[in-house]
Amino acid sequence: MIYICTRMNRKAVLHTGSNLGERDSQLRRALVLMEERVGTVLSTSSVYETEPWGNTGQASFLNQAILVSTALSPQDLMQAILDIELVMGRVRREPWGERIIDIDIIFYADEIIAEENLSIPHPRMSVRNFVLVPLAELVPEWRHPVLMQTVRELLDACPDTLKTIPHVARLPHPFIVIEGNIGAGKTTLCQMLSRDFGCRLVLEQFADNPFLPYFYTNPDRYAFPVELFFMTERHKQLQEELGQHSLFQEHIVADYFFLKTLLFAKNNLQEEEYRLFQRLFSVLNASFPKPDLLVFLHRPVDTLLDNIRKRGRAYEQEISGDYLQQIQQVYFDFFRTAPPMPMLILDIGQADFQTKPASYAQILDAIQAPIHSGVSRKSLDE
Ligand code: PH2
Ligand code: MG
Ligand code: MG
Repeated sequence: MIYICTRMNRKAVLHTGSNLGERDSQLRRALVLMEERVGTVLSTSSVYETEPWGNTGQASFLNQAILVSTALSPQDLMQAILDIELVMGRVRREPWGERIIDIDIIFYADEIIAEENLSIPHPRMSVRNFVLVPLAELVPEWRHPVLMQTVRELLDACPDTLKTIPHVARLPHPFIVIEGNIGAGKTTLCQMLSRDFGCRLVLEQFADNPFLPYFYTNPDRYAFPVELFFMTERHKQLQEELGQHSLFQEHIVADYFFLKTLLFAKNNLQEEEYRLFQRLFSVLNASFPKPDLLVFLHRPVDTLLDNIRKRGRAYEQEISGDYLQQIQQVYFDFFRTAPPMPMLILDIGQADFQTKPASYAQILDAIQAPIHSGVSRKSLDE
């Protein structure tokens, strides 16, 4: 009999803090580096804005709790964390001084470690709101192996009075459109952005197109009505959502761009039909504002097919790889010739950003980065 010895993965709770520089993006960078060097980032709490504990003369912190699964021993985990802090440019001046990033181990499974350079659970966690509040969101039932109380109980009993409030970030662009092929994850990403940045969500009402199921089984016969229906529906919705409504008051994230109507029509219609369609389109398109940023989520066709299969909408199961390839092509032709506006092609491969906080963090960084007119392209390092 052969025994294969692998180190077990253990769950650990980490905690990050930053009160210097681009705090949001530094917390995200820490997540990405954890995924690279520590293990799988399973989930995260929201980000909190917290008053400085201890050394009160400094700027307020952003703090976040993170649940990871790691094969590293506690000592190796600590070393990995110190490396991440170093890579990110942390300079240690004074204890509890300002920092670009601080990463602490709060729990490591249910282990109790008291070594010269490493104490787990974190010795001061039970007297700090800035640790307990994010932890209570992430792992409320986790039991402290020494105090034998859950995180929630510790928070209830915590004497700390310093403020810890949810951090509301703003997207840098008032009107963002997330585009992509069928099954790329446009809607999911929009929902996550709207949840995290409190912006208004505009989602395509795809299921309402009565011609769509027919189209996928008989494209030649149903292409024109299907495209016409999409165009009029999208026009009506965008007119209502973007019309008089001021983009000044509220940020908007949409999972489609009116111009996609023309791209799909170009692919799906006969030449004569397309010319007629184009004329109608330009009349309708005239009044719409351009997005401040157009993001194209790009995935390999095989991944799209997988996603389409997984989400299981009956009428989509007929979609072929060839069709998806053609659709991708019309988008890329568009990017090559588009009028100047900020466009970002994001190669996201197979990344499941909905369940992988580190992938989502990279997408957010790309969206938040300063952007110029024309096409830029970035890929996630998976
Ligand atoms: N970290 C400290 C000391 N004080 N205060 C807040 N609000 N957040 C922190 O992350 C923090 C702190 C030492 O690590
Ligand atoms: Mg600390
Ligand atoms: Mg530390």
